[in-house]
Amino acid sequence: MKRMLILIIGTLLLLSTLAFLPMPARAGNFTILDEQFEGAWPGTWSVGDDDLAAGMDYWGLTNVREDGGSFSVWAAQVGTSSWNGQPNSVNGFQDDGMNAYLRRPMEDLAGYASVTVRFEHWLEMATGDALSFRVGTGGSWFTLWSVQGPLSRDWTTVNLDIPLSTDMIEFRYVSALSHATLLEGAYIDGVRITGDDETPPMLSIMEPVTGAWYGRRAVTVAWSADDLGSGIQYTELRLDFGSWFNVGVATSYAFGGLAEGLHSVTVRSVDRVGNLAMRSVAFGVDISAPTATILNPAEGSIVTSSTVALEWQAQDDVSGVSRVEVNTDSGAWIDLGVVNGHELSDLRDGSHIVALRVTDAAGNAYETDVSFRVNTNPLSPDGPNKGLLLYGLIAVGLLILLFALGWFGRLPLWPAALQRSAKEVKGTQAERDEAAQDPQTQNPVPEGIDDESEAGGTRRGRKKAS
Ligand SMILES: [Ca+2]
Ligand SMILES: [Ca+2]
Ligand SMILES: [Ca+2]
Repeated sequence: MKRMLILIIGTLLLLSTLAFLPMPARAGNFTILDEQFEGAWPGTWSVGDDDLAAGMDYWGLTNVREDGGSFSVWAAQVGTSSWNGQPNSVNGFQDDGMNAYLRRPMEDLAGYASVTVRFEHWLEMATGDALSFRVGTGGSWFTLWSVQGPLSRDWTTVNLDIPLSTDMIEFRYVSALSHATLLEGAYIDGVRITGDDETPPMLSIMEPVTGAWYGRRAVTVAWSADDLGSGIQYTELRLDFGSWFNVGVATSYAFGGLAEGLHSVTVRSVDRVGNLAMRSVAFGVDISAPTATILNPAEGSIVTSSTVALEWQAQDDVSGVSRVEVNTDSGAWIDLGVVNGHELSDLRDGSHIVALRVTDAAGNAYETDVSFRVNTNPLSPDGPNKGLLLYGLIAVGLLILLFALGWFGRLPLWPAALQRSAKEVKGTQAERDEAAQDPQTQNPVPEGIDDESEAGGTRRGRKKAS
């Protein structure tokens, strides 16, 4: 539920962030190379002569002619004249049979919509002389532009679109094997390569993931930002819609002292022409453990069944309860998910401790336990029958004992009349027998009257046999 909530909040954050986002900056031209030949030479350039017919003659820095600043490069600056044996730079003229290159590698242009090269040249050439601009891709060369003599021209600008697959650029000056006149050849200055970058950086937040809960106040946000075109210029961050702050080209930032609850961090990376990418992440901080109370069984209670319905109440106000585990008598923890009850079965008679561990979404855990005793003995006063069976058996036993004692006369339990009656029946018979022997006691009994008439009742007599 809480996770759902944070996801929704995260989405809203992102949408609201986008709503306030200025329109992506317009695509802009990024200057990939600006070579005025006023700094270190040769720098990233390499120079040489592919035609050794008239010795090595190639490009070098000169201050004879320039188009801005003090220097330019001249195709014959380095080398010796085949005409008089003097250095070309002393003569001030090109040599015959030159095939001089001036080349440098190009950075990856794949991220640009288009790339343009612009350069200035100063030319004084005869038939057979040529200046060209070439592009290389994986070692293969393609001539993009070329101009041939005879030609004399002051500083002139050339603009060319170059393929995005270009990995090398090259100026090449070829001179005829012989010249009728002394000519200067070619100068180059102001080489500028610009890329049209219309693509915002590729930005993704690696950490945290939206919906994550942290059990600490320090959270590091990490992202990756890449731009195939002009490159990342800087990245800015803001926490909970606060102020933006610039972290340069860093790709992580550690926030500390975060309050409990939900937070958002927005990251925006800007490339060198102002294209902007922005991502947000919503996460939570929860450093408080949940609370839990075991409702059943009661602490110290006696349970008269081997099956016990364990019931509890668990709560976490910040990130929510994410897991409840239970263990019986220090056994293995059993993950129950998020529930409020669990049936413990097959509990043996005796004391038990059942522990409950409640964990919130940030990993904070709370443990509580309950001790109780199981008694399923049917005879036990604590047992399921509350001792009634035992008491009943005792009562029956006592009754049997009393009956026996009474019957054998050890206890005056039987009604006196019942006992007397039994005695009298015996006595009368004895007396009768005695009387039959003793004539003194032979009282005449009226004819027809039985001697048993003393009982008072009038009975039908029987004739005495005499
Ligand atoms: Ca210059
Ligand atoms: Ca870009
Ligand atoms: Ca919590």
